[in-house]
Amino acid sequence: MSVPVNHPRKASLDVRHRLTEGLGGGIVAPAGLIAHGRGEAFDYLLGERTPVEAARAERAAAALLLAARRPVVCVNGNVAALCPREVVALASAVGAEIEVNLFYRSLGRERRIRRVLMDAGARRVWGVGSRGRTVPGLSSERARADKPTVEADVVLVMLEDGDRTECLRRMGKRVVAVDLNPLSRTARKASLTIVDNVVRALPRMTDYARAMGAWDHGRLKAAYRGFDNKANLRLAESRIRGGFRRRR
Ligand code: PTJ
Repeated sequence: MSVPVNHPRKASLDVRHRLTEGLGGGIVAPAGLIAHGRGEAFDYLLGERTPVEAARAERAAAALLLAARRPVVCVNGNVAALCPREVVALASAVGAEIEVNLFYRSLGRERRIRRVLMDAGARRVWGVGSRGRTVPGLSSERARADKPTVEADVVLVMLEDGDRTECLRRMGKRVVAVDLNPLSRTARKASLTIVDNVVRALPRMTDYARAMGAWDHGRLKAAYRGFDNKANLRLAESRIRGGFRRRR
């Protein structure tokens, strides 16, 4: 179904349709729609725009990913349905591997998500049918890990639950999280949290990464070292609280 161009909620409805189509195509898990609804509520209170503190986090994250020795971008069903081309563009801009990581795992879903990413231009997609390697401390299917995640120094996670972020941190990795809920465990446990909609965050990070592409390590480090994640999360939370007042 196409939404009329003059519909006041067109952008939001188009995003919803990408998810419902993803559900029909076996990309998105049924619970992915619920997760999206929660994200939408936070986004509504943010004004459905990237606030300045999110832009700051996106810039620092781009620098951190560029400075990483072995960065990896992890992709679940929602992200594959919402922004496959943007995943590929970011991974290419920062030199990261792409790995499928699912909570509601099935080999069929992993393969379909790989196909979506390859169709979007990915050269290689990891994490399909991976066996043996795991993230220690996790009992869900998310524990499965392929070579890029095991070896990564910086891991980008989007729309995930907090357990894996915690375990990845315990492995000594830096975790960049995209999560519209600044109170979530993922948001609080990540090294660097972007409180923004993934559909806006990824293109912005790619733009920053392209602009910083020729920077040396020292300059990149300076761009992420001063970033205070806790302070930034407090700003995001207070903006969302303020959203109630602005919407009344
Ligand atoms: O594809 P699978 O099998 O790996 O399953 C994926 C889901 C999304 C079902 C699974 O990871 C899940 O249940 O996630 P949670 O625990 O509901 O967490 C999702 C988080 O992402 C919540 O804090 C939401 O607010 C947030 N979120 C939802 N949509 C967006 C978002 N953050 C950024 N951009 C969004 N579009």
